[in-house]
Amino acid sequence: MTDPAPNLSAIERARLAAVAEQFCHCFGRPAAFVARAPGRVNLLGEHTDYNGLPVLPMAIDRSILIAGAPREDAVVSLHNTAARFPPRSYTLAADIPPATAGDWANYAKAAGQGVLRFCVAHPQHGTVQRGADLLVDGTIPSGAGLSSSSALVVANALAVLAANAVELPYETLAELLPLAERYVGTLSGGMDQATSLLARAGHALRIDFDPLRVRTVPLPPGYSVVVCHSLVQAEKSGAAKHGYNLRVIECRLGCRVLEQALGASLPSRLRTLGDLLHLFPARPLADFLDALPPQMPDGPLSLADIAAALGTSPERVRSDCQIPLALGDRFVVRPRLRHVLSEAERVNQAERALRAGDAPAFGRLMDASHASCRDDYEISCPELDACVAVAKEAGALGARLTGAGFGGCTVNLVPDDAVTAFGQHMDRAFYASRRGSDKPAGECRFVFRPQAGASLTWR
Ligand code: NG1
Repeated sequence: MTDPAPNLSAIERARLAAVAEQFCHCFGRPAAFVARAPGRVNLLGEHTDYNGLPVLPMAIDRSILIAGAPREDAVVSLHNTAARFPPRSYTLAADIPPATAGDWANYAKAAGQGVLRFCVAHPQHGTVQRGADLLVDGTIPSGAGLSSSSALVVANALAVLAANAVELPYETLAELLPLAERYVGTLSGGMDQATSLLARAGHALRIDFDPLRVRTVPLPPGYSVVVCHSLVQAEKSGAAKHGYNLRVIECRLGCRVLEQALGASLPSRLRTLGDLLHLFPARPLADFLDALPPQMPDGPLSLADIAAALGTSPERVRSDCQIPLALGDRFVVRPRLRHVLSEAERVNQAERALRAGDAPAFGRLMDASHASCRDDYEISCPELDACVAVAKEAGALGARLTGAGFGGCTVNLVPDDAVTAFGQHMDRAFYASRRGSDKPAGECRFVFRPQAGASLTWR
């Protein structure tokens, strides 16, 4: 788990040294290690990960750094270089009581509890019992769809493990941390943690799930990836959590409806939509939409409607799909399946386009993905749509929302020689009328080279 000297940008290297220095001032002793976990931008494959279907992300040059040193007791003492995140502490245990929803300490606790439980269940890896003094420094904007929360979880996990001299393969962490992060109440998939841990410099990653598999995908030479913020915050510890978890549940309902529709041709139950790939390897995913019954319309349905179509009771469906009462009684099924199944096909086509160096084809798939996210998955908002429309005018070959949606960022494919003009057009036609005077352009949009995944540096 030691640093394999990843090709970090000069800025990241300078931050690494600075946070170790600040640790000394904060805790009065030198840091023993610095853990680094990057954020990510997803090129294509939105809301497919928790459905067991592929994604195509890459790591960005913004990250969470944690300088740390072990303690003699089991307390994890957390400080942050940003004053808006006040000091917190917790004691390592198999059941760590959460702080109030939205508190930044919950992501650290999720990681501490997750790695401790893993080591209790797999003692051959060692024991997690020592706490640590930790200083956190982050440059990933939160609520931007760039995975700041998972990077915080990954960096905390690496830091607690380092304090205990426990080494876990990154592939193991990429499987265990998505479940650990559910501590914060989001039913998320595994894309973010896998990207933060396993990304390769200069490449995108194609990630498949169940089981986790990762392969690098080249980017077409002569093109840049530009991230643009819609200036709408999508905090998943707040309002966006409802929208996100509702989509997860609608997909679970979609599995039940498909099971019913496929009847005897289905050899076993669908745990996720991704099971269709394993059960019917020769059949295109889009085919399964035709299997849906006509009483499953595009519009919203109540649980009673869905239960009637399934020939069972609403109570049974609620308990089978583990539907929290807080999610209400309005579920959209057919369009959600249309998005997820077509998006998974788009990931396959996008990987082929990238390997063939066909940037225009890749751009068209990005555009189609945005339309599907907007119309069928309903995770866009007027500001994201406007940001995408202006990006297309500004010369992007492809433009789409990235991450969970409901605000946050867009990802854009732009020819290298058009990047400056693209930025100027975005500033004039999108940001000028919206940006608060306090937000510099670099915070609204940035170009980056894909970075290596997480690292741990001993001091
Ligand atoms: P962001 O946008 O970083 O919150 C979320 C999920 C991913 C994935 C995407 C949508 C978390 C931690 N991450 O990412 O697993 O489902 O949305 O593709 O919830």
